Amino acid sequence: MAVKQNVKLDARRIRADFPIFEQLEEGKPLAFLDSAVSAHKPRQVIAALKDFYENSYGNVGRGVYALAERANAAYEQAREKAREFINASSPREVVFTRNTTEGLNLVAYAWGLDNLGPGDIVLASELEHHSNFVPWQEVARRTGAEFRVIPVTGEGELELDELERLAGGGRLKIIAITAVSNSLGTIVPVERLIAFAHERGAIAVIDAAQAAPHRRVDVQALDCDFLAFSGHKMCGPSGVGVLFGRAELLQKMSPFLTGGGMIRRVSVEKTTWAELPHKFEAGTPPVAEAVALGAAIDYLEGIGLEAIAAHEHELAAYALERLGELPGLTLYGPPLERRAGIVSFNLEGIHPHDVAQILDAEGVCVRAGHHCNQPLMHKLGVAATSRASFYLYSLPEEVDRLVVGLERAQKVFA
Ligand code: C6P
Repeated sequence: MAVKQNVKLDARRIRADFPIFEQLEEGKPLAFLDSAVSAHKPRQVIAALKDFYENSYGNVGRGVYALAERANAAYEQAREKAREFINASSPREVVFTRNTTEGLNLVAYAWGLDNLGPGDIVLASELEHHSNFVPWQEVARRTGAEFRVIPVTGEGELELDELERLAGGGRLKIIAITAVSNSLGTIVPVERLIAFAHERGAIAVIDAAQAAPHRRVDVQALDCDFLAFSGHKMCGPSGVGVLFGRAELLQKMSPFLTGGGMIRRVSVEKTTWAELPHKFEAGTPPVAEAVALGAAIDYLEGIGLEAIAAHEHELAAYALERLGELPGLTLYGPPLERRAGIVSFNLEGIHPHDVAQILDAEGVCVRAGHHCNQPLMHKLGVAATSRASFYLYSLPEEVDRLVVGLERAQKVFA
């Protein structure tokens, strides 16, 4: 697929790149409305993974033979693609991780354990995925810092009026915030929160798991200190993610994991660390996965992040309109203008798991559950929701099929 940037994307043509859509589910074409959990892979990415294993596979940073050097070059080229993708100023600021969760834990432990103490405030929000909530809560507990959360409104938007009070008059050390809510699709005004943190001498960590695959993320324009995302949610393979960190912070931090590949010199008396970013890449990294993530970045850039965001916006608008017509259906989340391609809902009197099972029989995949957002579910006063999420290959008729399936669920449970 080579579609020019900013041109409206052609989801039907894009689908032809994804082998998964060639098969039928329950005798019907797959209506995959669960890309927020993980996205499907185009042929180009699968081919890059296969090609690397067949022709260039080797470990990195270890061998001196030509094959190992080829593998190393491919791995570092993938890092360069990731750098460009988020506009980091140097590849030294791009650490390959396993996923968003590992990136956020890296910051929480490697930065938090050395920089937090009694009286300090760690600020997250009620919107956070457990991966950007639990590590901070745990590190605060261990260091004696105070863990606070920005509350959300009934529509799932941050109560920013509370910020000043929560910052505790100069005690704020870090804000850990998601750019897009995985349950509600809320687009969070992270620029404002980052500026707020910096004005108080604090740092800002952005969870971009639901942002980087879908819209342009520029770490220099955001001026964030750390930012994490996962390859598997952006058409890349599972097992690889990216953590951006400002070089001056990464430089000062202790490593998160220690062992092979991250040292400069080891002796009985003392160990010193490798240069950035290798200091944070202990052990054999996900080499082939990183290379294939590079191919996924090429693929997304070929289509254009702006075109992808616009396509998902149209689908979210259509879904809100169609679902809004169903009696007994409660929609959650903010208005369309501040929402990404994610729509959460409940059908009166029917558990989301039952909804998802009936939809499955129609070949429609949605996620049902708490979406790793238990504090948010608590705030919304529900145990779970059903969630439809869109990506570059999603089609409006899949929304129609979702609606038909929901009407069926209502008849079954009437
Ligand atoms: N959300 C969802 O269905 P990992 O598992 O490390 O790749 O991503 C964790 C994560 C962190 N932050 C946000 C905002 C996320 O959405 C996710 C993953 C999936 O919503 C699985 S729970």
